[in-house]
Amino acid sequence: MKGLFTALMVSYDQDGNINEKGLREIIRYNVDVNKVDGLYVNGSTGENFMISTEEKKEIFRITKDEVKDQVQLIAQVGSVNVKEAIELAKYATDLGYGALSAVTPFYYKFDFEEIKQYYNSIINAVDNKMIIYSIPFLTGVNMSLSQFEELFENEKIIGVKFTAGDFYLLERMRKTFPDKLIYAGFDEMLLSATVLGVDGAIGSTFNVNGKRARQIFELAQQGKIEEARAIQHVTNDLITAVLDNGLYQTLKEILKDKGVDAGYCRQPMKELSSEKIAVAKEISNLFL
Ligand code: HMN
Repeated sequence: MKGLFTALMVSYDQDGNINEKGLREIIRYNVDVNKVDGLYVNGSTGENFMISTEEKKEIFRITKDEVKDQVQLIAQVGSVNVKEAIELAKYATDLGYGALSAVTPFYYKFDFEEIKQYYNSIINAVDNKMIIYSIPFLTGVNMSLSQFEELFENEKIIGVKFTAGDFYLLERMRKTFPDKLIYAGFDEMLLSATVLGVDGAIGSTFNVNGKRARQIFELAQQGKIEEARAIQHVTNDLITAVLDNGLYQTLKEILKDKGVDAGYCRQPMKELSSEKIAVAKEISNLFL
C-alpha cells in the first residue's frame, strides 16, 4: 500500500447527483494519465461529508468496478455516525478494497478513549486494515505521539494519513513507528514529508498534477533534493493559484479543460463565477 494515492474527486451534476460517466472518466484519468499507485475514495476531496450513505456506497461500487485490480484502493469510511462507518467498512471490504481509512470523529469534542473506541469498533467489525485519517485543521482533533502509539497497538491499524504541518511530530512518528505506513496529506509539503521518510502521499491535486507529485516523491527518495525542490516550487505555484481560486471547483475545471467530465461541486460548495472559470483555464494552460 505504499506510494502515491489520488484523493479521488467525484463528478456531480448541477443538481448534485453523482455523474457516473464523469466519475469513471476521473478514475481513468488518474489511472491512465496521472499513473498513481492508488485511489483514496470518499475522502474530503470526494465531498464525502456532504453526501448520503447510499451515495457513498455507489461511489465505492463504481470506483471498484472501473479500477478492478489495476491500482490499490483505500475506502474512507469515517463518520461520527459509527453505525454508518461500520456499514460502509463492511461494504467496501466486501467489494475488495485493500484498506479502510477513517477520519478522526469530529464536531463533538470526543476524548481520546472515545476516539480509540471508535477506531476499534470500526476495524474489529471487518476483516480489513485501517489507516487513521488525521486532519486537525478541519476536525480540531490533535493527537499526540503516545495517543497514536495506543491506537497502533491494534495491529489492524496499519498507518496514518498525516494531513498536518507539524513536522516535528511527523519525524517523531517516523522514528517511533518504523513499521507503520505514514502518508503525507499536504501536497504542498510533499518534498519535506518525503525527506522525513513517509511511505506515500494522498492528495487532491494529484487529480491533475500526479506526474509532478511522482517526480518529487521519487527524486526526494533518491536524495536528489535540488531537482525535487525545483518541481515542488512549480507545483506550489500551481497549488497556490488553485487554492486562491477555490480548491475543488478549480481542480474540476482543470479536469474539464483536459476533456474529463468532472462536473460540479456539491452544495453548500458554490459554483465558480465565469471569471474564476477563466482563471482555472489559465492555470490549466500555464501549468498542465
Ligand atoms: C482527502 O481526504 O480527500 C484528502 O486526503 C485530502 C488531502 O489531504 C487534501 N486535503 C484537503 O483537501 C483538505 C490535500 O491534498 C490538499 O487539498 C492539498 O494539499 C491542498 O492544500
